[in-house]
Amino acid sequence: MPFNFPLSPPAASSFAGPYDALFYTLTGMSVFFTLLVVAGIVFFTVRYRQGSKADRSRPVYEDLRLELTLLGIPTILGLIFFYFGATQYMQMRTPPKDATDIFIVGKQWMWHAQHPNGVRENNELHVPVGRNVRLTMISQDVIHAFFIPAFRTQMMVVPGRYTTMWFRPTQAGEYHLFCNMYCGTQHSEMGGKVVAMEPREYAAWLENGGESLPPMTMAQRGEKLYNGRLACNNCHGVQDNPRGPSLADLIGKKRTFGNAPAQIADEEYIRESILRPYNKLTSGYGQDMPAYESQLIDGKLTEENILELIAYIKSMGGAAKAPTADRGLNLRPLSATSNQGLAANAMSASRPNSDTTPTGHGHDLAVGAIPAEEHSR
Ligand code: HEC
Ligand SMILES: [Cu+2]
Repeated sequence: MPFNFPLSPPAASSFAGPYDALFYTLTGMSVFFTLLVVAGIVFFTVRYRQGSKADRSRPVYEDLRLELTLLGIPTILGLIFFYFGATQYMQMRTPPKDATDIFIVGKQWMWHAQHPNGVRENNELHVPVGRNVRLTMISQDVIHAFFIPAFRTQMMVVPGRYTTMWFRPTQAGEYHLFCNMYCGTQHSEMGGKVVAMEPREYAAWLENGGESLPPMTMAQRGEKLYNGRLACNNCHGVQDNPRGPSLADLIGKKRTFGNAPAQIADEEYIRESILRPYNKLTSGYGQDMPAYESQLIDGKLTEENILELIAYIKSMGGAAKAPTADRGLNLRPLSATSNQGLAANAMSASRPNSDTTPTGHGHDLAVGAIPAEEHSR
């Protein structure tokens, strides 16, 4: 979009597509019929204005065909919209059997969420992308409404009984969470955010007792840049390949160039290779690597990023020594390192947690105590 004028919130759940389609078709149709009526008004006003020479000799008093058309078309259109609206509604009201349960308590003026393993959070809701999530909700005082515009879904949260809603996030990100039912003086502040995370991150987040993920090491940050935004892995793999040389075990290796004297690779050399790759073209390769210096100047890349990349490239040494024969040109060779990262996460997660969050009173709030009828609806 050339200018920032969002007509609707981000579309981040499986409901958003059909919902928006219905909404915009209805809006378009309203505009169409409004214009049609206005055009008719203008046309007849001009044509039959006082003193015009229009033919008024045979006024029409009734016309069955006209009446049937004017009744028929709106009826058919109405039924079509009813059909799509009703099916969409049924879908939104029927949680899939495999849904992950999360429990919500609303109270003046905050939202309180609890995950089945006892992890709790306030005014935030972390959910996995691509998984069905079902919320079972109740209010501790007055009527509230749990509203996530980006998911196109809302449900009343009332005292004395459970209500449910479900959704499947489709895009990682942070989205607004609102109370959408006036519930007292601070109603407008009763909200927060929904954080949709990739399932792996969500699992790690849950394992960590809802604490934010453990800080990443420099090499892990570098790996993320390398395989993610900067996409170095498009060209650099476990082994030299036509797109680029392997960077495994690079530090301390003797490099020979087509256009410069040979040298031993060190940190300074890697930095130069990233920023100004053509100064020293590795033997056998041409000017195919993008020069990243402009990104450094633009601020899209920082010196810190480069240090992280270097840390990652240094950490790749071991990965390259793993048997690679069967992988051939596999350009995602670095799983060994990323597994280490995950293992580290898992370890810190299973470390006994002095914090009270996960178990303790968590389970008292009887996650299993939701009445069965509510499940079978
Ligand atoms: C479009 C493919 C491509 C991309 C993307 C790419 N490179 Fe390169 N890279 C090359 C080629 C080809 C060479 C060898 C020619 C040269 O030295 O410029 C190279 C060389 C290098 C070297 C020197 C290797 C040696 O043999 O001594 C380093 C270090 C390097 N790249 C790091 C990176 C990093 C880090 C990234 C991501 C920020 C990256 N490259 C992105 C193609 C690429
Ligand atoms: Cu409220």
